[in-house]
Amino acid sequence: MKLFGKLFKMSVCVAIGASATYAGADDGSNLWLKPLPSVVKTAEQTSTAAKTAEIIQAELKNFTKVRQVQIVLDTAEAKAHENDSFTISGNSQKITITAKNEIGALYGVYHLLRLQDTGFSFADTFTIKETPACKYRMLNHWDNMNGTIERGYAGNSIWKWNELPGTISPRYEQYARANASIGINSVVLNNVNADRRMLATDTLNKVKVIAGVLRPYGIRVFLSVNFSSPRTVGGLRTADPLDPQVIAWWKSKVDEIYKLIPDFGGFLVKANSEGQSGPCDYGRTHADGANVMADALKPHGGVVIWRAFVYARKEVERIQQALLEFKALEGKFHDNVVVQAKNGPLDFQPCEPFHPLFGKIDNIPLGMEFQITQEYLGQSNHMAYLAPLWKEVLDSDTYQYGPGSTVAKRIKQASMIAGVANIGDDVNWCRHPFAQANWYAFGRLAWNPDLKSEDIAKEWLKQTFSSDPKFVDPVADMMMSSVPAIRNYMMPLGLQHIFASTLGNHYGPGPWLYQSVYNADKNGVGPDRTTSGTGAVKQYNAPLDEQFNKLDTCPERYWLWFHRIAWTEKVHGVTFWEYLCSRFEEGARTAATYPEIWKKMQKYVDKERYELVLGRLQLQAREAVWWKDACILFYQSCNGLPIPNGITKPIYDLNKLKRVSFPNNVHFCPSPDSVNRALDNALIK
Ligand code: BDP
Repeated sequence: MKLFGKLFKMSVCVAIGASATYAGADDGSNLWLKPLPSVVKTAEQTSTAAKTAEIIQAELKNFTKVRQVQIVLDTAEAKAHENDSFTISGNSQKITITAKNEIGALYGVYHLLRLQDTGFSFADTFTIKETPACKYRMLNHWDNMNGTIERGYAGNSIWKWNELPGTISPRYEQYARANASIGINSVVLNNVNADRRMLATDTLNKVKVIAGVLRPYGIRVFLSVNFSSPRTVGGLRTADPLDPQVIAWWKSKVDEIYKLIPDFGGFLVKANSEGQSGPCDYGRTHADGANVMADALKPHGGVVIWRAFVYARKEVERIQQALLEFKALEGKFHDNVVVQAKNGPLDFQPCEPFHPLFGKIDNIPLGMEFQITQEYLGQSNHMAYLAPLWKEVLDSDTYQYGPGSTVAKRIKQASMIAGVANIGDDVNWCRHPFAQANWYAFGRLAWNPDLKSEDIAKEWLKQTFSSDPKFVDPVADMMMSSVPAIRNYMMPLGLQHIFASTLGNHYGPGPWLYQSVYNADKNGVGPDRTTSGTGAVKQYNAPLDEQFNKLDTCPERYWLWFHRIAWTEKVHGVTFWEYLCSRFEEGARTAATYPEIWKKMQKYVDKERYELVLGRLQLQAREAVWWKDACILFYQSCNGLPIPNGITKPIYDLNKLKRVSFPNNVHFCPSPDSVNRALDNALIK
C-alpha cells in the first residue's frame, strides 16, 4: 500500500498539546467542537481541495491521542471509496485515513476527533469504515431576506444579505465547519415561502460568496424558489410551466446561476401550498411544475426538491390530500426530482404516524423533511431531544414490499434527508443549549439512520459538556425521556394541533380553538379516521390499516389520531377520561424532575450554560403544568366529569388561561420572563 499519496504533506506528526477544557464560562458558540486551531490562510486563488487540506491539517492539531496520522487519497483502495466515505485504521502508533477525495478525508478527520472526544480506546489495532446512507444530507433554512426566520427561535438569520457580498461574517465558516463535522453536505439558504428577490442577479452574487465559504467543507448550496419567478423576476406575463418563454427563462436563469456557482445543488419548491403560487394555478400538475425546473438543472447536475406539503382541496380532510395528489403523478417526474414529504401527514406535531406517501408511492423518489426547529415542541424554551421522534419514523415499517419495508430504506433510495434548521445568530446558535443536540443528532442520523438515539445523545454530551459517566448517564436519560414527556403534557395519546395557533406563534395550549376539527364534547374527543369515519387508516398498507382501525390494536400513541374515543370507554382498567388525565399528569411530573436532575450536574458544567439550562428547565416544568391544567380543565368543561383521583389539583384558572396570548408572530419565541408573567396572572387567586 502506498502510504503517502497526493496529500502526503498531510501526514502530520501531531504535537501533543493541551486539549481544550472548560475554563469557567462557556458561551456555547463552539457547539460540540473544540476551537479550530488557527489555519494558515492560503492565497485566494488556491483550489478548493487545497483549502480542504488546510482545514484537515488544522483540525488534526486537536487530535492528541496518536502521534502520527496520515491521509491517503490516491491508492487503488482510496479510489474504490464512494464519495464521502472513508476508512480509519491504525493503532496507538499510527492512524491512516483513506478516502477517495479531500472531503471524504475531512469526514474521516471529524470522525477521528469524535472517537477521541467520546473515549474511544486507540490501544488495539482497529479499522472503521463509514459510508453515508444518503447523498443529500440537508439543512433547510426558513430564513427570510430581511433577516427574520420563519419558526426561528434563536435570533435572526446568520445570512447577512445587507452586508454581502463585501463583508463575510466569520460565522459562515464556523457554521460550515459544524455541519461538516456531522456530515451535512447540502444547505438551502432561504425560506420555502420564498422571496422572489432570491433569484435576482445581485442576490445570486451574494449567494456565490456564501457558496465559496461553504465549499471547502463539502457543502453545496441550494435555494428555495418562488414558482412565479418567471413573472416576478423575469417580467413574463405567465409562469405556466409549459409556456415556451417560461421554459427558456428557467433555463437561462439556471445557466446564470451555474456560471456563478458551478456546484450549485438545485431548487427547493413549495408550490400551491399555503398561498404560494404553483403549476395548478395554470391547470398544470406538480410534475409539470417540477419538470420545467428539473430540465433546466439537469445538464449541470442539479436537482429539484418538490415539497409534498399540499392541502388546498376542500372535499377531503387535510391529512389525506398529499397521497391523493401525488399517487396520480407516479412516473411523471423527471429523474432529477425528489419529492420531499414531512415525517407525518399533518405538520410536525409532537406525535404523528409516518406520512402515508412513504408506504404507498412506488415510482417517485421520496425524501424526508424533519423539523429540527421546535415549532410545536416548546420552541427554544423546552428541552426536547428529537432523535427518538425521528427514529420512530425512520424505523416504521410501511409493509409496502412486505415486512421490513422501513421508511429509512425508502429515504436511502431517494438519497435525501432534510431538516428544517434551528439555527440563528444567537451566540450559541440555537438559544437553548440542548437544542444544539438536535442539530447534531440530525446530522448523525442523516449520515447513518441506524444509529441509536441514546448513543447520539451520549456522544453529544461528552463532546459538549463532560465525559464523566455521572454526568452523561443521567443527562442522557433526561434527554431520552423528553419527547415522551412533552407528548404527555401537551398532546397525549395522539392528540394533535391544539396549540394556540390562531395566534400564529404556535405557543402554549389552545384546545378550545379547535372545536370544529376535533370537536370535544360531552361524549368524547378525537377525529374519527377509521373506516367508519374519514377512512384515513386506508392510506396505510395491511396489516397497519387494520391495526390502526381498531382501538385495541392501535398503538396507544395514535389513539386520538385515528379514533374518536368516548370519555367513558374502558382502557387499562379505568375510563378513558381518567387515563387521559393521568397522561397529562405523568408528563408534568416528569418535567418537574428536570430542574432537580440538572441541579445535581452543576459541578460538571460551566456556570453560564448551567444557569441558562436551569432557567429553561424550570420554565419547562412550569409550562407542563400550564398545558396539563389548560387541557384537563377545558375537556372537563366539555364532559362535566370530576377531575380523577391522583391528578394534582389545577393551579390555573381556565378563563384566565384562555386570555394568555403572545404576539401573533411566526418569527418569535416568547421570552421566559413574558411567559412567567402571563402565567402568574392566570393563577387561581
Ligand atoms: C408549518 C409552519 C409554516 C411553514 C409551513 C411549511 O407553521 O410556517 O411555512 O409549515 O412547512 O409548519 O411550509
